[in-house]
Amino acid sequence: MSTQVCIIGAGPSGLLLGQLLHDIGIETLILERSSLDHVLSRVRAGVLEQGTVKLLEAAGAGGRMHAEGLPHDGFAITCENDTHRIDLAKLTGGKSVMVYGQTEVTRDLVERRKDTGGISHYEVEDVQLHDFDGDKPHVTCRIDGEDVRINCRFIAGCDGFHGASRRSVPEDSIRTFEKVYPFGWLGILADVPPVSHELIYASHSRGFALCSMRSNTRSRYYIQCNAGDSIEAWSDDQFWAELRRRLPPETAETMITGPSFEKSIAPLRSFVAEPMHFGSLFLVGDAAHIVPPTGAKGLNLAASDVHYLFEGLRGHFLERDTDLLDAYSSLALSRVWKAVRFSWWMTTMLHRFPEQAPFEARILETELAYTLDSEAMKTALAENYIGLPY
Ligand code: FAS
Ligand code: PHB
Repeated sequence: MSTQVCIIGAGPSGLLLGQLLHDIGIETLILERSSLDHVLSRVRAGVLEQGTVKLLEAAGAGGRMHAEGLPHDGFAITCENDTHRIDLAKLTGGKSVMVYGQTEVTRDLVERRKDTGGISHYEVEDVQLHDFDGDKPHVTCRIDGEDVRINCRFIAGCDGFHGASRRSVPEDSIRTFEKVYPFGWLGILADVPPVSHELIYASHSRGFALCSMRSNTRSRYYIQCNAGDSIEAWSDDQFWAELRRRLPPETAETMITGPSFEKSIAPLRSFVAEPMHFGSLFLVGDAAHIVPPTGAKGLNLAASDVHYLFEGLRGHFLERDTDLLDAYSSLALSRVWKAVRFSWWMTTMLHRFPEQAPFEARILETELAYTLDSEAMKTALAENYIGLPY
């Protein structure tokens, strides 16, 4: 078997890259470890930057997003009982974000790939990357129980934090940076109307909370929990009661609750691997970096990586120009680190850290108070939240 670009992973980055390349005639093959049902059962992100919206449109997968997605031009930050609106449109000259779940993004990209004849293999076993620093890059794996070798010109490692791609790079060729936060996010999905038409990021002495949504009838809520917590320790009633405690009374008392149909705990970490390019292998999205979800950057960074890699591969295959491909890692990492900084800043400012020294606690309270009082700080927050330019 052979292809021009072998893509490992059928998450948002693999599917988006595969579609953009397929649509300009560059051959791709996607290898996914999990079943399609499992991939589509993941919940994850909820907020799309304009750059991500434009890429989905370019990939022919923006129709349902525009029909069902919710454009948002602001969000609230609550501090104990006070509510402050961050007016994204005013602070960024009219820009906004799109609230549309990653599950739906993935579903739209899967449909688009099927409609355009792109080849994806699911439940692939034992994916291994070979000779990506030599002249015969290839991937071996097992498809439907058969051992397969796929010769290719490039490999796109779109296989997430726990994938095979980053682990295939020799340790002395890669440098990693990591910060693990001493708490997690306990998230639920429930078919109840959102408590507010905009997102609410809540900073409270009991811990952080986030009120988000997937539609006007489906809510997505999170509360900061202990890093070692299990979902069994949290009944729906306990979740709703704790969420309400972390919101201003006038918000909490209007909240409509109901049974959750999804409940999960996500650990929080910041992680970056440098570089993101090794010979014929390119690391994309969560395979190269992880951010705490506070800044809604994870999925959106995967999209900007795809943008840079797509432009590089287009230059290589269609214009015999490798400049952008050679620059992929530096271009992607420049934007990655700015989003890693923003996600760290939002997380540090809005969460409560166990055993935090009193001085640091006061400094973080002051950081939030100053941010909410300063047009300059709110402008900086807004321009990062809607997404820095590619
Ligand atoms: P993904 O992890 O989505 O996809 C990688 C794919 O590769 C998966 O389908 C996996 O099965 C496959 N794979 C792995 N190993 C393989 C192998 N060896 N062979 C073949 N395939 C392999 N981001 C936000 O912006 N907001 C959020 O609220 C948010 N919440 C999150 C909650 C959780 C629990 C997690 C894990 C992430 C969350 N994220 C959030 C980040 C998330 O949205 C990612 O940024 C996004 O999925 C990145 O997309 P990909 O890079 O495609 O990686
Ligand atoms: C979500 O809706 O899942 C969501 C929204 C904003 C975030 C994180 C998660 O910052």
